[in-house]
Amino acid sequence: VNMEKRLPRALAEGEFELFYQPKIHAVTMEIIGMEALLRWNDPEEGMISPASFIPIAEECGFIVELGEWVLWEACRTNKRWQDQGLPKLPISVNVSAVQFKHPQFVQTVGTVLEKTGLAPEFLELEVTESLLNEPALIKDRLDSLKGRGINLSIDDFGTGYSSIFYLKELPLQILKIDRTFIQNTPHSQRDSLLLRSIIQLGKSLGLTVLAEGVETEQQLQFLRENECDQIQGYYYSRPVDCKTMTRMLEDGS
Ligand code: G
Ligand code: G
Ligand code: NA
Ligand code: MN
Repeated sequence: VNMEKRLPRALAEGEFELFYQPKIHAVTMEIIGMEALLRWNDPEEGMISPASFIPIAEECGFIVELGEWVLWEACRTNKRWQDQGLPKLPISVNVSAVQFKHPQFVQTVGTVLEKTGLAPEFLELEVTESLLNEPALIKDRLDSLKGRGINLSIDDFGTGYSSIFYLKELPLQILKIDRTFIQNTPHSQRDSLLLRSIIQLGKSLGLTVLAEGVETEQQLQFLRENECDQIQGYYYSRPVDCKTMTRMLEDGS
C-alpha cells in the first residue's frame, strides 16, 4: 500500500509519537525549552523518519491533520509537565508551510491552547524560510499569533532564500541557524567566519540566536565565544522519548 494511504491509518492506529530534543542555554547549559519531533512507529518497518513521510504528507494535504495532532500532543504534554511541578518551559513545534497557510491555522492553534490550558508563552512555532517568500500572505498570520503571545522562530536559517528585509519586518523572536553551518566549525575557517556573521546578523535584528546540530565541545566553545544564545544538538542530547524527556526535566540535566 502506498504511503499516502498508510498515513491516515497510522494516525488512527496511534502509530505516531513525539520525541523531544532539549534546547540549552549556551553558557549556563540549563534546559531552556524543548523541540517536539515527530516519529512514526510502524509495526512492520519500525521507526520511520519524518524526512521520508513529511514531504508526502505535504503533497497530499494530510500534513494539516497530522500537524494538528502534533500541536495537540505537544501542548498537552507540556501542560502535563507543568502540572507535575516541572520547570515551565516553552515547547516548540515545527509547522510546515502547507499547514501554516491553511485558512484555519490560527484558529486551530487558539483552540488547542484553550482546550489544553497551556499558556501561549509556552508554545513556540518553528517555520522555515520557504514561508518568507510570501510575506504578504503570512504577515497578518504571524502578527496575530504574536499578538496572542506565541513565540515564532525561523528554522533551518541559511538554507532557503530569506530576504533580510522580511526577517526585519516579520514578528520573529528566534533565529535557528541550520546545522550545516555548525558542522564544519571550527576546523573550516570559512564556515566559522560565516557562522559568526550569521550570529551577528541575528543579534543585529534583535533576535535570540540558536545553533542547531551542535555535536562537539569545540563547536560549543566557538559558539560561546561568539555570543550565540542557545544550542541544540547531540552534544547535549539526541531527541528522546517522552519518558526520557520527563526524567531530564526532573533531574534538571
Ligand atoms: O527529527 P528529524 O531529524 O528526524 O526530523 C527530520 C525533519 O522532519 C526535520 O526537518 C524536521 O524539522 C521535520 N519534522 C520533525 N517533526 C516534524 C513535525 O511535527 N512537523 C513538521 N512539519 N516537520 C517535522
Ligand atoms: O529541520 P529541523 O531543524 O527541525 O530538524 C531537526 C532534526 O535535526 C531532527 O531530526 C534531529 O534528529 C536532527 N538533529 C538534532 N541534533 C542534531 C545533531 O547534533 N546532529 C545531527 N546530524 N542532527 C541533529
Ligand atoms: Na525545527
Ligand atoms: Mn532546523
